[in-house]
Amino acid sequence: MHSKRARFLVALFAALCLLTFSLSCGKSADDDEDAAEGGSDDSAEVALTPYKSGGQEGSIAGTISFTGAPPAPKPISMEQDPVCASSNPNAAAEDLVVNGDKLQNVFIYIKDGKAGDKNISSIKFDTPAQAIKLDQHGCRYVPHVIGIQTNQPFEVVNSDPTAHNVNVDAKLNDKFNQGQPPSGAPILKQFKRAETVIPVKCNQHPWMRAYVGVLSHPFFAVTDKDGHFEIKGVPPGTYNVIAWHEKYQKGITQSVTVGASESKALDLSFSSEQLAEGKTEGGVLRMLPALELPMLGEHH
Ligand SMILES: [Cu+2]
Repeated sequence: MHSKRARFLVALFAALCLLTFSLSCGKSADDDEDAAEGGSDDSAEVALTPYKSGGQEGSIAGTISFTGAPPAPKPISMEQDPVCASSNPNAAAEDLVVNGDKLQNVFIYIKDGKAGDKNISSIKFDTPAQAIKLDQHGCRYVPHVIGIQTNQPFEVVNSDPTAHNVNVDAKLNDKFNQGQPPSGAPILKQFKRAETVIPVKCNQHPWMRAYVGVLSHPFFAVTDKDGHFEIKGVPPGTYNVIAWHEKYQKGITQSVTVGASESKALDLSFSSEQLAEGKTEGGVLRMLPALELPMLGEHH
């Protein structure tokens, strides 16, 4: 009798231990996760060296062209929302904007490389305090493509007299999906990890698309209506530069060496043939890993 009770107490004690153990296991797993959310390249982040300007930064600038005949702009019907239809009666898709032979909305950025003897990924660059703003105006996103640094404020506003639903479909960052009524408060977010490129959709208006490229450094740009871009303040070094456009499964990768105080010219072109070969469309949003081009020989 006495020993039965003792055995029961031992079993109870063991059960309590097990419970405590599993609770603490659960907790420590959460802690690990929280730690992992602290930023990209977690282990490397500790070792990041703050950038020190040597006063010899250069720039990479040029023009992105479109070769061949561009397809006619696709009209968009916004009739499902009368507010949109009346504000934007002759809307056309923005997935391929060619002016003359120049391609707009190309996101062009330094993927990796070395600034002097340091990997650019090992350097910590200042995070701008100024927010990058994405507006919903005329039932489209303005701008259509934006670049932002990790931890820089990202502000989504609605200037339309209709409701939108901002669906940021991030893979490496926290995704969010949030309604925003007319004159609603701005949505303020940050992206903790570098991620190229995050698609943004509106659940209310299926034609609305934007793309956000997040990088841990400030060396990126988006081509304007003349296909022009400029990446400023680039430390002298040799880099892989990627030009990304939403209609192409693969971006263009180009090795670029920027000398001391050099203004490096970089002109690239996307072709209508690649469009015709069916390398685009459909799952283009899911094809982003293709940005890891084989020629780079590495992954994130
Ligand atoms: Cu919308």
